[in-house]
Amino acid sequence: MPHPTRDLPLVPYPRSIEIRSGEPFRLGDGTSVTGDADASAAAARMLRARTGLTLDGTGPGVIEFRLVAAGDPESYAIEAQADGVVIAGRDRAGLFYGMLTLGQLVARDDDGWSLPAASVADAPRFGYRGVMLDVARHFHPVETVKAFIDRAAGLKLNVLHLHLTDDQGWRLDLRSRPELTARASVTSCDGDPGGFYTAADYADIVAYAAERHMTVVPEFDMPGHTHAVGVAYPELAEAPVVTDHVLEVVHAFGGGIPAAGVPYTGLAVGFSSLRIHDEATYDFLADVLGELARLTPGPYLHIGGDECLGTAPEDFAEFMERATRIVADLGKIPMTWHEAGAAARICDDTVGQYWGLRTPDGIADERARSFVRRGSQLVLSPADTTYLDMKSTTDGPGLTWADGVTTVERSYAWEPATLIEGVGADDILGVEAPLWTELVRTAGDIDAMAFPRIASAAEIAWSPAPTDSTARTWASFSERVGRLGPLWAAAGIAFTRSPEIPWADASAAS
Ligand code: TNX
Repeated sequence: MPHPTRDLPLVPYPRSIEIRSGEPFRLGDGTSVTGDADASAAAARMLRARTGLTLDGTGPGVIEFRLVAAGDPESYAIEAQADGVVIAGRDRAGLFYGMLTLGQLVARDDDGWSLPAASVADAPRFGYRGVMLDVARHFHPVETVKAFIDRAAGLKLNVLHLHLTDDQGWRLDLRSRPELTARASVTSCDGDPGGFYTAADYADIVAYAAERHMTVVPEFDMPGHTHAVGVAYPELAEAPVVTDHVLEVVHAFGGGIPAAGVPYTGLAVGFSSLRIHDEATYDFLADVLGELARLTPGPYLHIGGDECLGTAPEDFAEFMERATRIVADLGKIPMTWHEAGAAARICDDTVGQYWGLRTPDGIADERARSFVRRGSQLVLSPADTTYLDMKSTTDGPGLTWADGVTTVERSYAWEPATLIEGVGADDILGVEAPLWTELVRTAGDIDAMAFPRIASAAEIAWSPAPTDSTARTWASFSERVGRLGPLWAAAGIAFTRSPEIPWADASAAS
C-alpha cells in the first residue's frame, strides 16, 4: 500500500469498508464475470472499458454477482480476496451500485490491474438522491439528457427531475394540447433555438434512466412560470406582471420586457400566471397532467409552485390545493417547491422541495415544515449549496444570486438533518442538486457546471452522516474526488478543474 492513511478513491463513500491484509485480487485477460445476467454483462462492459482486458472466462479469477434476500433496499456488499470477488446485492439496484463501487476500486500498479482485499458493506442514507435538469430555459436534446443520466447514475444518484416547462418554453409534446409545442417551444433563453420531446422521446429517456436505476420526476411548473402556456393558449394566461424586480433583471441580463403572446427569451422570473379563477385552467390541468401521468411510470408528478410573485396568496393557495388534488386523483404523489406549503389544504402526501438559502442560525421556515406536519417529507435543495448553476469561482460562468460563489467546499459543507428547524433525518425524503439552464447551452456546459459539485450532492445523499463516518471530511472528499478526475476524463466528462481539488493526473496510479 503506497498511501496507507488515505481513504480509497470512492465517491460517494460507502457505509463501511475494511481493507484486509491479504494479497489483492488480480484481474487479467480471461477473468470471468458471472452470476446475475444483467449485472455481470454490465460489469464486464464497464471493466473492459476501464482496463482494456478481455474478461471472457478463459483464465483464472472470478467476479460473481449474486442477488441476496437480506439487507436494506439498494444495498450491496463486496468481498474481495486474492481468489475471487463476490458482489451481493439486495436488489438489482444494489447490484448496480456494487458494480459502480467495483469500477472505482480497480486500480493499476506495476503488475497490472487489481482490487485490494477488502470487505465493503454499503446502503444509501436517503432513498431520493436527485439531480434536476432544466430543459425549458435551454432545450437539451435526448442524447444530452442520456449523457447526464449516465453521469448522475455513476455517482449513485437515482432521480432525474426534468424541469419541462417554464416561461421560455414548453418541452413535452401532448396530444391533448398540441399548440403547446407547436407555438411555445421554438426558442430558448437569449433567442437560442428551442425544441421539444415527443412522447416517444420522453419514453426513451424514462427507459434509459430506469436501466440505470433512476426514476424520472417530470415537472410542469405552475401557476407561475407559465408565459409559454399563454403563447400557445392566450385565454389561459394572465397578462405579465412587470415589477421592479423584472425590470432589474431585464436591465442586468437583457432579453426585453415580457409581453403577452410573444415568446420570452430573457431571465426574469415571477411575472406570469395561469388564470386561477377560470375553470378552463383546470380543464387544461386535467388534460396535461393526465397525459403526463400516463407517460410517467414513476410515483411523482412535480407541479412547481415557485416564485408566483404577482399572485395573491389566497389565489395561489386555491390553485395549489386544486392542482395537488388533480395529481392525487391520477394516482400520483404531488411534488411542489416549498412555497406551496403556505397553502393550508394541499394534499397531505405532497412532497415539498426546499430551495431557500441557509442562514447562520438554521432555517425557520413554516412553509417547509408544513409538509412534515401533514405527515409527508421534504427534498432538500438549499440554493446556496446545491444549485449547480451558481458560479463555482469568481471568474467562472454562472449566476450569483444564491449568496455569491458556491465553491466545491461550500457545496460539500452542509448537513440535511440540521438544515431546517423541526425537520429531522426521518422527515427528509432526500437531496437534489438542480441545474437551471438560463446560461447553460451545451452538453459541455452541463458537465462544466455539474462537475465536480454534483459529487458533493451525491455523497451527502448516499453516505452516512459525518458523525458516523471518518471519511466524511472535506480533506478526504476533496482528495477522493481528485483521484476520480482521470476516470471522469476517460469517460469524456468535461468537468471543471476546480482549484480547490488536488486533481490527480491521468498517469498517476490510484
Ligand atoms: C430560481 S429556485 C428559480 C428558477 C431559476 C433559478 C436560477 C426556483 C424554484 N426557481 O426559476 O431558474 O432561480 O438560479
